[in-house]
Amino acid sequence: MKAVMITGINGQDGSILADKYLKKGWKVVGIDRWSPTGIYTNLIEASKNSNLILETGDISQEEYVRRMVRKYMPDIIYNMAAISLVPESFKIPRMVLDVNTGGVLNFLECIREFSPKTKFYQASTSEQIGKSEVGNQNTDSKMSPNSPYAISKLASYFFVKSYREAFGIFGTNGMLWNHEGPRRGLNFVTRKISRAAARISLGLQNVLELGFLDTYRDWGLADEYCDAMILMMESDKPDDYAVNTGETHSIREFVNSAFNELGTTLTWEGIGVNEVGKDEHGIVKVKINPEYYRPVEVPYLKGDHSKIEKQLGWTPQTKFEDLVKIMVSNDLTLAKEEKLLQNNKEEI
Ligand code: G4F
Repeated sequence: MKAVMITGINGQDGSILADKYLKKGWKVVGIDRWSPTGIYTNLIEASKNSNLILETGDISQEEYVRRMVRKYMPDIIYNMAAISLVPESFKIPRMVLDVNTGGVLNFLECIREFSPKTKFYQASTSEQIGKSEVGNQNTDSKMSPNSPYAISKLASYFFVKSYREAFGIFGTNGMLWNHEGPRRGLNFVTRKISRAAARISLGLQNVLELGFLDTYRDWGLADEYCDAMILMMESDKPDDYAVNTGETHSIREFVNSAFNELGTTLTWEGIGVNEVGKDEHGIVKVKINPEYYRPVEVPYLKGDHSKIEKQLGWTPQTKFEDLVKIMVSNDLTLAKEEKLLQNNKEEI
């Protein structure tokens, strides 16, 4: 039986990959951080499959990684584990470097030393681009990482390239632009917006507080981006690929579209920290909280995916408006369940 190891398996991408490999009939070894509740929310369905093995640990610990790779000798490793919330990375830069870069090095060393047939996928990111005002960004673009997160990811990107060239290992970087969906963590901006818009529409929340609204992101659907990752690992040759939609939209556009989906047209008033978004009755639904401002921003992301399209035949199917629809509809269902539970509690 073929075996795939997925670090960060309870995250959005890790759990989608797990579902896809279980469906293919592979053994899936998942590594994730220890959870005090023991509940892995994105793996509830996958956990019913006996081909899923869950291991708990920290990939920054060299000895732990060696033990895991020796124990399973996987055909493929997807390294999805990372401290991935950009603003958090400014608070714990050393830990970010240990996990996001040190963890990668730990795996590469194992492959080099005793598991040379294992293919390695590294989750690289468009954050590596940093400050840029031009589109058509890809793996050849100038990289100016401006957060501890982006710096740690760029270092890993070059470690993978270096081990590929120096030791001939199968190491591939999938440089992905923002990708979202129902399993996205609640702290990332798209999910924060879709969830708040749904809860506000049912009276479960009054207002959505956000930071800077005028940065631009190239957002795609995570499920399709996981298909791109699989294509990269099914390819005969390791390489580096950019995965994106080639479209860009501001955070403000995402907010407007999410509220529109639920029948509310927002009107914006004020500037800077005093800006608010009001509904048709003049009630404030969105406001700015400077706590969500970042020390520095990545202002503009708009990618070019022509290489992966040409070499591996991958193209994005879901564009911005459909992505917003998918996310709002999922969060509306969850908000309705929450409301029902609340009503039941009140009745008791
Ligand atoms: O959703 P975000 O937190 O994503 P960000 O920083 O672009 O990073 C994500 O995508 C990367 C790929 O490019 C990944 F590598 C990374 O791990 C992560 O998945 O923020 C998007 C934008 C930022 O400009 C931010 O300043 O939204 C802005 N924003 C405005 N208000 C906010 C908020 N972001 C968050 N998280 N929360 C807010 O309240």
